[in-house]
Amino acid sequence: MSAEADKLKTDILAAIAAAEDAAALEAVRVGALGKKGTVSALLKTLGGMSAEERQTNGPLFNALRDAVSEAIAEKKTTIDAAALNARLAEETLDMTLPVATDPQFEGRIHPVSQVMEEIAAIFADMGFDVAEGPDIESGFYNFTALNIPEAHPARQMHDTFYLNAEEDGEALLLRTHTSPVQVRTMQNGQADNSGPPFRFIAPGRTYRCDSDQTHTPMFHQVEGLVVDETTHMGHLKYTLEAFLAAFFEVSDISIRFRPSYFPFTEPSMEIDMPCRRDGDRLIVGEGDDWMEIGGSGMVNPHVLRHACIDADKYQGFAFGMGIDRLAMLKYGAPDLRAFFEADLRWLKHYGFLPIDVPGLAGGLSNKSLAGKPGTGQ
Ligand code: 2NL
Repeated sequence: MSAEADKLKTDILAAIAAAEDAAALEAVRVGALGKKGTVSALLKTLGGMSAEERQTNGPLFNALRDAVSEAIAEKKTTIDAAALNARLAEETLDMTLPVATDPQFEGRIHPVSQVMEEIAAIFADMGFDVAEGPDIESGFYNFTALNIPEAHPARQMHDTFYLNAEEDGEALLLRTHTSPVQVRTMQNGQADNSGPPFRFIAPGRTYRCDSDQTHTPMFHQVEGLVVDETTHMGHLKYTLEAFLAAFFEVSDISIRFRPSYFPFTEPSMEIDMPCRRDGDRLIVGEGDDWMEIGGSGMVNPHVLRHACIDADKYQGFAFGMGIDRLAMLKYGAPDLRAFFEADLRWLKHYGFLPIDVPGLAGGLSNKSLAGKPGTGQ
């Protein structure tokens, strides 16, 4: 072999051995076998040689080209295998890790939302609609229409959150009860001829400037209203007993009415439900004790007139209950304030799975799921 070809071979093989990655190896290949490469240049010199010289050098140069090609291919295999191994090492999967849970089973429905759905399901079964209205109200709908005139002491008793006064001097407020929804719904019904008669509930957020162990500035209330020509207190008592028995999932409940006062009802009665204590446990629906669960009464005719209803032709009953307290009683959550702390651990414990949709057919609260995580039981 010519000395030149020998030296070229030694240099190129050394460069191949030194190449650390595919790019460096490719550079060596182009430098040797590319169009302007050293080996290609050497092969081109064959053209200018005599036939004899060509006969000895041709096989030598071709052998050099083949040796270089082979060495590059071999090195390429080594580099590719190393690169693959490095990638495999980097992308290892720990097969012992637990499978990620389905997001469907991660989130929880807040007990207040669940109880609102339960209440709506029970009353819907009795033919009640669900009415909604604004959280921000006027003094007229929150107070005046409910027979709480300006300067009435009850207007102060409500611990109202007021917004800054409008230009006309009237300050809007955060509703202190859901009663304004009922006034609005009655007015709308009168306007579009869909009622009276009326039969609906108004669940929702209510606000009072009050905060201690048993009061939060925002809380939830459900009120119910029935207005017809002969609606009477017997209907009220039956409706409340049917609701409470369905809600607490007992066969029947006898409630007790205690005389009370609300400006918007006459007469007005506190609603007491039987209960008993079993050690630390409070059992509702049975027993010799009584516990207050809400207020009620016959709609004051002044309220009907404010809602544009003919109070000589129509009469009605109304009631109100605290949803947060209903939720605490039914699902055993001891601390009201935890309801609004947005603590995910609390929600995991007391919350409900989205698939636990309350319905009367399958047993209201899915008692078959008792003890399963996320059922709040
Ligand atoms: C309670 C007491 C009550 C009402 C709410 C009402 C609404 C209209 C007319 C008459 Cl539009 N009454 N609502 C009546 C009696 C009691 O709530 O203790 N709530 C938590």
